[in-house]
Amino acid sequence: MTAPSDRHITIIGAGLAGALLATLLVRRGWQVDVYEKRGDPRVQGYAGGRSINLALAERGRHALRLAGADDAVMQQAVMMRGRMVHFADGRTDLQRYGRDDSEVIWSVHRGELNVILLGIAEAAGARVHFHRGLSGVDFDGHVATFRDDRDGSLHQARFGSLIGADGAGSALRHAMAARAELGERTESLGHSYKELEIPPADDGAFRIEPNALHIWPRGRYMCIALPNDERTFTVTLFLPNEGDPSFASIRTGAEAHALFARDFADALPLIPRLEHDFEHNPTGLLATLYLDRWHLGGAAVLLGDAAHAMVPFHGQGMNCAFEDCVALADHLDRAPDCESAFAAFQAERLPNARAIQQMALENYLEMRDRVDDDDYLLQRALERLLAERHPGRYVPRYSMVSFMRVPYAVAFERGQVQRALLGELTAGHASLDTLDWSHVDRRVLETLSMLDEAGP
Ligand code: FAD
Ligand code: E1W
Repeated sequence: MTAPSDRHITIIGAGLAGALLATLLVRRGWQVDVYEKRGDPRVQGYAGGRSINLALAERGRHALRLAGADDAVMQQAVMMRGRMVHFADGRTDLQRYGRDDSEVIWSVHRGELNVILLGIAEAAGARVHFHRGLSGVDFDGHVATFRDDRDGSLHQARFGSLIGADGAGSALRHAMAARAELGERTESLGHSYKELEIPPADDGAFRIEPNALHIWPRGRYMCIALPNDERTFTVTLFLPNEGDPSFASIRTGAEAHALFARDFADALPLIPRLEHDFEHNPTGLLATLYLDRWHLGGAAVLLGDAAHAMVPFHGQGMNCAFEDCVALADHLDRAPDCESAFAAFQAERLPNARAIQQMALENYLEMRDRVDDDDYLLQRALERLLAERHPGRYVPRYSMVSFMRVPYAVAFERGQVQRALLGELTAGHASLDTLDWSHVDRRVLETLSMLDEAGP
């Protein structure tokens, strides 16, 4: 057993947040040990059971820049300029996310991203221990126990403070909950997901527009597809757990094929191994995890999915986890001890986590069944014009979340004001031609102050 020193920290989980946080802390003079349940993805290939690719936005990129990882990550990233909506009748519509190519998001491969972050963490001086799954914590004796999945052997390490970056099923959270009431609640969405693959075309090219996030909205369910740099797309089918269609009614590859033939006809020919992928890939559950408390004095703190797992419909879970890492590293630098750093971290981040969790839930409803609704389209059209007429004042919520670093709670609050304003201004109008623009502009100036937070 090794003794912890003054500026030593133990991180549980070398996933996305754990590996990034290790780098940030080592660079600030901390000694860091990271314990990871799985094997080294650089040795045995990445065994991620979940989404193959992720949307990286400005918050995440900012954290990557601070860790010196942005250039390496961007080498393999694919630009997504907007959402390509595939309607039921086969029409498609590319809806830009931002004003120009400076306001885009990026599709990155989860496994490659993890490998890059691990390489940078180790090069900076973090010690990463693989095949070490946290199995128990003695908070009084300050000893953590880890299990090696290969032979079941147990290993112990002394710690001063633990940081839980061990994801939604966090073992550290379970250990903390046995010591103190964390106020834990999990709200299941009642929907799950399955990943499928679109391979490259015969000539090696992308089969559909590469620089977009594709969405097939179908009311109570939908598909999305994100591009990979090897010219494939990862398709994610989101379905309810019960009802028709659902993961209860669609069980076999043949049933999945029939669903696609009926509802996702333009996607069907793109997914040659649909039946195989459907039957062999795991079904992932979707839920929101709420805690009232993220830390146990100065002994342990949670971040990322371990603290606030969210539904994936805003593409912000990783981005938020990375933002957590920067905030925690800053508080650890500034505060006199770990307990006050953890408390300040929670005070800053918990309201923001709640806000993005809520916005992610709302985005699901919007994605599934509003992108082809007339009122909604009129409001979106007005929003575009208001954003042009009032830059820095009327900023679409999607832009505040994805292209800026204003706190999520601010994006949420201003988003509510803006939504009410759009409803008020379009009420009784079937088109924007009948609007009184001097009235519109006056209402914007009355309701919204300039957004003064640091932007991109
Ligand atoms: P994880 O990435 O889950 O890492 C946890 C690590 O801890 C893993 O390496 C795990 O092996 C390890 N671990 C687990 N248990 C133990 C233990 N007992 N001991 C030691 N180690 C342990 N986010 C986005 O920003 N953009 C997206 O487009 C996006 N799309 C998504 C799509 C889907 C379908 C899903 C489900 C999620 C999506 N997310 C997205 C969310 C994103 O995946 C998570 O928010 C992000 O992975 C959280 O990072 P983390 O480091 O907290 O946890
Ligand atoms: C993004 C899994 C995932 C990831 C995402 C997004 C969505 C829908 C999903 C939100 C979005 C990037 N979104 N896209 N278009 N409108 N909203 O922006 O990451 Cl399901």
